[in-house]
Amino acid sequence: MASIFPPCDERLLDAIRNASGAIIIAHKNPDGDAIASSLAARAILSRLGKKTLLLNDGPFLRSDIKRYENLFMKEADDDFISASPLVIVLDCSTPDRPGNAFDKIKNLKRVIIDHHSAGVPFADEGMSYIVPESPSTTLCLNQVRQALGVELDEEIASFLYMGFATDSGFYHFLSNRTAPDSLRAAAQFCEAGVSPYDVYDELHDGRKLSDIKDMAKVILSAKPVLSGQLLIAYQSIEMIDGKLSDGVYASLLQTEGIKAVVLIKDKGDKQEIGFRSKHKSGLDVGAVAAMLGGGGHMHAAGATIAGSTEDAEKTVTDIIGNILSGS
Ligand SMILES: [Mn+2]
Repeated sequence: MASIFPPCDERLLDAIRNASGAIIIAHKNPDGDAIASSLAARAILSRLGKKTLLLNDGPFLRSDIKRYENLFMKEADDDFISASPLVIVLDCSTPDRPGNAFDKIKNLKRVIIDHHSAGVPFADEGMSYIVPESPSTTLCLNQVRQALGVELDEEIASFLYMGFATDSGFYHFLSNRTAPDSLRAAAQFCEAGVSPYDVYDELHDGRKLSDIKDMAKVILSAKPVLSGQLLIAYQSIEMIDGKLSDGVYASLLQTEGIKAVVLIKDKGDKQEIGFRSKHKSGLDVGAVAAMLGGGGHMHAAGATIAGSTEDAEKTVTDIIGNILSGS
C-alpha cells in the first residue's frame, strides 16, 4: 500500500534550512496536537541551530497541555520579528485559526504543516505540507524532520508521539489505511524512548473531581434527535472548559444506533459546537462545520456560531437531518 505521506516540497525544506530563526505558532484554543507539534518543531529547529520563539493565543485549559503554558508567548517581540524569521504555522487550516498572536507576523514568510481536510491554503506555492490523511500534525512534522535529516531523539519523539496519541484518540481513530504508516512512526518513537503507558497516564491523570463531575452532567444532558441518529449534549456557561469533551464524546458515541454526537457549549451570545461522527456513519461532520464557518476533519470538527443554544440546536439538527435524509 502506498504511503499516506507524500514527499515534502524542497522549497519548504529550503525555507527551514535557510531560516535565520523561526516563530512557531499553532491554533488558538490549543489541543495536544497543537502544543506537541509546536514543541517538537522547536526541538527540531534547535537541532539545526535555529533560534525559535513559541507563540500561542491560548487559553491553556486542558489539563494535558497546561504544564507547557509558560513556554508560549501571546505576542512576538519586535526584536525577534526584526530579524525576519520564518513563521512555521502548525495544525491550522485557515488564517484565522492562529488567532490574535498571528496579527503581528502575518507579513513574514511562512510555511504550513497541517493535517486538516477542509481549509484555505494560506502559504506560497510549495511552502505547505498538508496531509489530510495523517492522524496528527506531529506525524506530518515527523516527515519534515526526516527530510531535513534531523535525528529522532527522545525529546523530539516524545512530542511527536504526544500529538499522534491525542489526535488519534490513542489509536482508535486509525483506519487500516492510516494505521500502518502511523504505527510504524509510533514504533520509532518508542525505540527512541517513549513509553505509551507513561504518556497516557501523564496526559490523563491529575484532573479535578469537579471536572469529572461536570463531564457526567454533560452526559446526563444528552438528548436524541433525528430518530436517535444524533445525540445533542449541552455544556452550560458556568462549567469550566477543561478537557471534558473527549470523555463525553467517547461515551456518547457508544450509544446504540447513533451516527453522530454534537456538543453545544454555551458561551453566552455565541455557541461553540463540537461534532463527532462514527467512523461507519459516512457522515462528514467536517463539511457540516465548514457550512457554519468552522472546520476540522470528516469525523471530528467544530464551529462557533452567534445566537442562543436553541438556535444552534435547530441549525445543526436541520443541516444534519437534511444530509441524513439525502436532501
Ligand atoms: Mn491536529
